Amino acid sequence: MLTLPAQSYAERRARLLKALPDGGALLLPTNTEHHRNGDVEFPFRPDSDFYYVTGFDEPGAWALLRKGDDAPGYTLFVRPKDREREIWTGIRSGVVGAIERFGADAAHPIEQLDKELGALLEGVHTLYFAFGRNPEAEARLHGLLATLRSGRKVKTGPTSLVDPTTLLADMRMHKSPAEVQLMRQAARITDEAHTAAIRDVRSGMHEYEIQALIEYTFRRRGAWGWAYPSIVAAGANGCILHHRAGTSMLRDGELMLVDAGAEVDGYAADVTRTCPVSGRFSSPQRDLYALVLRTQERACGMTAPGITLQGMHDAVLRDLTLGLIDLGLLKGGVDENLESKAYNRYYMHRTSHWLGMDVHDVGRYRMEDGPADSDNRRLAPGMVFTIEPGLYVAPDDEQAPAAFRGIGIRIEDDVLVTEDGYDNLTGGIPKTIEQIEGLRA
Ligand SMILES: [Mn+2]
Repeated sequence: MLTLPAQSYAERRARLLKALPDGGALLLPTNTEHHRNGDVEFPFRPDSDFYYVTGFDEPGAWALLRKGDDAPGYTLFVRPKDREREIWTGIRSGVVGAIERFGADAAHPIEQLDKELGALLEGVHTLYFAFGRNPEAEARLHGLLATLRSGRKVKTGPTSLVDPTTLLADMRMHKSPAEVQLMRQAARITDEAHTAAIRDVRSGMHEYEIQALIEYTFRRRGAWGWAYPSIVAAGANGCILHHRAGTSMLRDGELMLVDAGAEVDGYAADVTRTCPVSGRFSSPQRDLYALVLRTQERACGMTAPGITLQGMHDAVLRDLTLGLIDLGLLKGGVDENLESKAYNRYYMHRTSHWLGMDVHDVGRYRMEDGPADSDNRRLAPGMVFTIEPGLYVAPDDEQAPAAFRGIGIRIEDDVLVTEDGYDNLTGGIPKTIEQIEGLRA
């Protein structure tokens, strides 16, 4: 079933075809199934570009968009109907479904890819195909191109290969209203999961119990599941940026850092909240938390068309550095600390990344017309990105006052750029000290 109205995908294909030169074609493979162990496969998830263009969610398919008058514009190669296989692994759309339900002009069984694609590519001079992303598909295409050139045909097939990544990324970066609706739904489900975690955590529980609560909420509310493996970090585990939820015990007096987001119809949420296991922040936890929070809220407030992620990151570095000096974690003046990047000891990642079908979504950060080493792309309405400052004081950091050691805090929201500012899609998830403590009061 298509997630969005068929017209949405048709419009995307029309825009892509318009961007191709005459005699050009765009070829997109989706993912295949991957063996896990025994007779078990990893859960299948379609390739984001392929899914964006086709809405087709079965493994192993290929799509061809071809610009020219002499051939079908949109061809799908799919697993054919197979009663025996379908009893075991589920109903397939087949070539008829590919045309009737997914809007292809033509469709072929995937087994005929080499033969049919070869014929379709004969008159194509420029082929758009992503390099270095899907080695299996790339090897198959290279074999096919070699066969085309070795034949005694008048037409030799494509002579230029062009990477379509930027073309597709520039489309995917600017979310349509229908896409924003899906991202809002992912945000709502993620809100429910984080709120439940903050409310229900108790001393003596394990990280995996909170993980289960979060992922249960994602699925119960109809998400595909998580958009990325859930991070649930007890105490000092919060200082490990990508700590996977494990077997550590959550204890009174420590914080719990949860970085988890739902995936709804291929669109991700990406949210971090940090809360005290006991329901009450200790004094040093409160000091660091308040610093991260006011930094994060100020960064959110900067969001508007025309600003850059570099500008926002620089403001975050300044705010955090000032606060770290105040709290005695850094010595000296703000400018010298910024110059020496002393903040790196406690804040070692970027503030933002694009968000969409991929949790670290496609789209360039640096454009030619700006400083060489900065994320100088100007924000525009429809872009979605994260704002996620944090502070992490390693448990063995002997430079830091003892009271702060082992505290890891991150606060992350998903922000949509609008015509006149921004909409914080996840801003309703409890994050002020009053809201978090209030959930337990
Ligand atoms: Mn993130």
